[in-house]
Amino acid sequence: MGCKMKQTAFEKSIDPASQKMLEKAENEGIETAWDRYEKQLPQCSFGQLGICCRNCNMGPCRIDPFGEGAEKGICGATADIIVARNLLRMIAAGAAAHSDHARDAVLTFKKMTEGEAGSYGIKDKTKLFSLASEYGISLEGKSHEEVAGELASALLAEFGKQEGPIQYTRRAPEARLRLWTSLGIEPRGVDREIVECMHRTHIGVDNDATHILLHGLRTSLSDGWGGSMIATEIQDVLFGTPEPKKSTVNLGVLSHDKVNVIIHGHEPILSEMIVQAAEDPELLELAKEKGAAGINVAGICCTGNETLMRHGTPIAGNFLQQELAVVTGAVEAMIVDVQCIMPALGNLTGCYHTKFISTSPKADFPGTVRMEFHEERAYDTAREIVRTAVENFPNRNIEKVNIPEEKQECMVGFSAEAILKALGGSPAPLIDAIAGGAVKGIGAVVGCNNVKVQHNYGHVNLVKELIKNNVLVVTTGCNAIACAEAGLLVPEAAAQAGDGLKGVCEALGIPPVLHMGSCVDISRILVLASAIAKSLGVDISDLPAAGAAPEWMSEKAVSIGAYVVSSGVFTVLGTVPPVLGSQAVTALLTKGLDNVIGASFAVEPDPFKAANLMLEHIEGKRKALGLN
Ligand code: CUV
Repeated sequence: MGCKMKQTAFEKSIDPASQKMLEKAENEGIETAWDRYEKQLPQCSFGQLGICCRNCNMGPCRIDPFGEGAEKGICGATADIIVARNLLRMIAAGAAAHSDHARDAVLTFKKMTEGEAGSYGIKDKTKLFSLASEYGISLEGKSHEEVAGELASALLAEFGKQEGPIQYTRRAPEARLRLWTSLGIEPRGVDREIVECMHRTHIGVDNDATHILLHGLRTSLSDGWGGSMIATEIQDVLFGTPEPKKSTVNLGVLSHDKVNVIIHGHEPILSEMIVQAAEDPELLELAKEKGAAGINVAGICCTGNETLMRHGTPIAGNFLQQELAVVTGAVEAMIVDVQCIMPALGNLTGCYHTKFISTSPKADFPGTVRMEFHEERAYDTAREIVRTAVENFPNRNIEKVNIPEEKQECMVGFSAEAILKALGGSPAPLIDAIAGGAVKGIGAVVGCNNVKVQHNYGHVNLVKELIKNNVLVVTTGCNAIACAEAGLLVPEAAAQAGDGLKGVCEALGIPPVLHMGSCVDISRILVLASAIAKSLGVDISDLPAAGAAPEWMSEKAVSIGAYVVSSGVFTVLGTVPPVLGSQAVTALLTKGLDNVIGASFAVEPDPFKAANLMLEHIEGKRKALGLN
């Protein structure tokens, strides 16, 4: 969309609750991301094509995409070099975000083992022991605290390792691991790969596009099979491995008569404590005194997915609904930690009674009340935060309140462990269903929202198309929330699936779209894919599986896309990455990688066509495996 046409609420989102809040915002003169997007149009073409370089102060330099102006930057960097370097920096940022989250989760775990984070404990001992055994930590004669202490040290060491291996890469099928080794892209240490991205992209270091991109793959693998996987696993130990449960989603989960507390961001270290504090009898009593019927916690984005998966805490919305939640006028506190939090919330919350509370030592925003959160006194701080929300309840201006009635039931909690359990303990029944053709394959659909795409349109239509064609969908992140809002995460949604998939879902009592968690939990998908590949004795790239990120926008999504492809899964992107300024890089990502890593990217904004690409790919893999 290049011109400045004002979009209607219906054009902005397919979700009725969001449409209502967009209209409310418009009537109240409140600005949202869509308004700011319109003011950005037309967006800078050099930026869109990835051919602007700001890596040194001789620049900024830009390459003329039509070959009429500058073909090189001042240092001589071509479009290929500039595009590759910019992409590598995106991967570095994304991998850093996931991995730094993981580091903090491990540090909390470590403090807990040292008795310095009393609010936390060990919820999943079975997982603790199995993770410890994976690291070769002997369990004999040790208390589980001792085992946990040793595991914490082993996990922390992954970040600073110089020569590898990152332990969880050992979970990949042997053929995949051999391929990574032969290409020289087996990651050596989480921090090392990220730092090396920054080094390589400094002026005058790595100046070969292919060479740069290979390091991008290595860095992304240190995220998927390193940082993200570590985050998932240790959060399961601390807070429990998710199991199937019911909950509700969409803005309608906000309450008219209770204190509404929103948890937004990514780290369950915070949100777990807020969920607990909201049940504190003293605070519930205070809420009553303030005229409220209780305390209602609802999530936004991935920290919402974390508490949804483990406790069934309702979700108010995905990335593009963060502002809309505030626009309801019914949110007493928007509590945030890190990632995907719009700084615009500062101004916006100022238009209502909402307290915008930032908690991470790493992340502050304009207009926040700062209540820094530290593990040592986690529960106490969580109580103070919730108390602030409760005390704000009387300030709610009823005239400004409009909560859309839309809320949708969903079934969530499908960790890899839960899926295997639902299958009776092994992937065999799923493999049989795939071999027999009832299920054609697996589609992993993930990722953000992006104002460039009608909110949830890409997510919902792509997923519907896949299940209609008997592809079982696994989902995380904002796609999962979009699917939940569209009613695709209930067993009854099997009615929208093709006959084969429908039969399987009905037999198992599961939805055709399985919510596997937050973005770091894409590592659960890797674990599941590995388990299936291993039991078939093939590589992940041989599986009838495909990935998609229909509405992605964050740098984390770039790292995710790169590690999913590097793990052997063909992936369709719904929004165009800033690479088209280099034909060489574009060709490598969309074709060349196939010969290198056994998978590649495609870009297809139309979700129906994207689904077709995935279905064709799945068919091709079925044929190669001798399935019909
Ligand atoms: Ni981490 S990264 S908008 S919340 S999925 Fe949602 Fe998920 Fe993208 Fe952010």
